[in-house]
Amino acid sequence: MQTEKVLVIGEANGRLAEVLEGEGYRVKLVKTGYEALEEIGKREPFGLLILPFEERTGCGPGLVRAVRELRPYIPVVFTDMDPRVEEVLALMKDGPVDFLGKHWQSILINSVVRRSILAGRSDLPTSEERPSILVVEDDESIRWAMGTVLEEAGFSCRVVSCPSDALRIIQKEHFHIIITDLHLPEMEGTELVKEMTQYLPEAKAIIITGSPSVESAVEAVKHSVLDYIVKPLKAEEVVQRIRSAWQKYKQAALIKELLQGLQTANAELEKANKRLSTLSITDGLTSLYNHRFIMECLSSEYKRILRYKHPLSVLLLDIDNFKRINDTYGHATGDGVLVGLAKILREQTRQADIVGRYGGEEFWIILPDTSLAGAKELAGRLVEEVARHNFVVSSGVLNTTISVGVASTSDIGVISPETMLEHADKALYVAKKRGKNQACCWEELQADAPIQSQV
Ligand code: GH3
Ligand code: MG
Ligand code: MG
Ligand code: MG
Repeated sequence: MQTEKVLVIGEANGRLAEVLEGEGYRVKLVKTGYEALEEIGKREPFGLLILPFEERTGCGPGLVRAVRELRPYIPVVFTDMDPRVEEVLALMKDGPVDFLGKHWQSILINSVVRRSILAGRSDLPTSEERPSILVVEDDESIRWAMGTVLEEAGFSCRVVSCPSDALRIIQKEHFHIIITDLHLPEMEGTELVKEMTQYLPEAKAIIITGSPSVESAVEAVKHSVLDYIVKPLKAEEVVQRIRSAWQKYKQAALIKELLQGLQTANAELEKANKRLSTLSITDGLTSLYNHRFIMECLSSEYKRILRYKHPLSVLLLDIDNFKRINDTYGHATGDGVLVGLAKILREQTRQADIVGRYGGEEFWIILPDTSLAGAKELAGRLVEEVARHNFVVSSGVLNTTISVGVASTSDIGVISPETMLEHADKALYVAKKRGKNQACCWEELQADAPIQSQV
């Protein structure tokens, strides 16, 4: 459950407000910029402001500047894109700015809103947040002075005199900032930083030294040391450098968190896209492939077999007297029979066969690398299997039959996927004419002129 309060401005954003409420945000929807300013002035702070870019409606950058007078750094999300880049950049200097555009899928809304709230929150000064610092210094007087200065400045700090103590302590405690003297008894400070960052990869390191040199500075940079302070140390300077290191630490942590958030959102988006693409190729009732997808498969399979000279066949199936089932038992029972038949078709075919719903109570099966003889055999088997099957429906068990038209690329006159389908359709028609509950091949009809002439 989200607890953030979000202020949404503009009538056109009503639906967005509803989506956010659905996601658990506490949303206040106001119509005008004036109302927004009134809301902002109230006691409980908003974590995010969502508004259109349009100045006309009293919103846009002008309103954001006015709101930020009252609530500095509040993150802002515009619900439309605007090309006025300079203005957007100027707003970004005073706080996070993001855009939703017209992409109002809840997953994107969530990602943008979460990111913005996070960005706003992390930069607000929070008194209880303080860095923990490890100081490594072999000079006792400096050690003592550092400890005192840092404690007084409100940082939490541990002070040790040698690298081995430092390496031992970081196994047990976490530190945000490491301050180490350059010359130490067991190893150089830069070496120590290298060792320590293996355990504390995010920690920011500062080197202090009484004898600065270009070589030692280069060495420090090589070991990802963030800063370099020269002795004699001045209290304000040390505190200032630590503050800036802390700021950098928080920025890096925020970026990491944002990236992780984005990765999660991307993964979810990918999953949603996969679901969508599955939906777009399957039939809702039977979960078989839909007409459009099967047609695409037929075309591409047809192209493939032309190239490789393999056979390709197609079956067109139609439930016999299906209308009667609907009329007798109701539409829901009819649906149950369609689902049951789909299951039989899937079970009786090979992995490579492509089974789809043509529409209504008609189905089709593309049979790659299958000759007419193979297709005929499968058609016969399906007819028998369906006739034998007891379809379990709410009112008990019912039986039905199917008729099947068979066509293949080896048929005379097949010059395209469409002609092959026409052949299957004609053969199906003849199977019906011949009394249903049977299969018929277009090829057979060629030798059977009288029947063909009826078609
Ligand atoms: P024939 O043996 O000649 O094929 O007769 P039939 O009754 O099966 O064929 P007809 O074309 O007369 O009727 C098909 C019926 O299928 C009519 C239509 O309402 C029904 N139908 C189409 N789609 C669905 C569906 O998704 N669910 C259900 N329950 N019925 C459907
Ligand atoms: Mg020293
Ligand atoms: Mg039909
Ligand atoms: Mg039918």
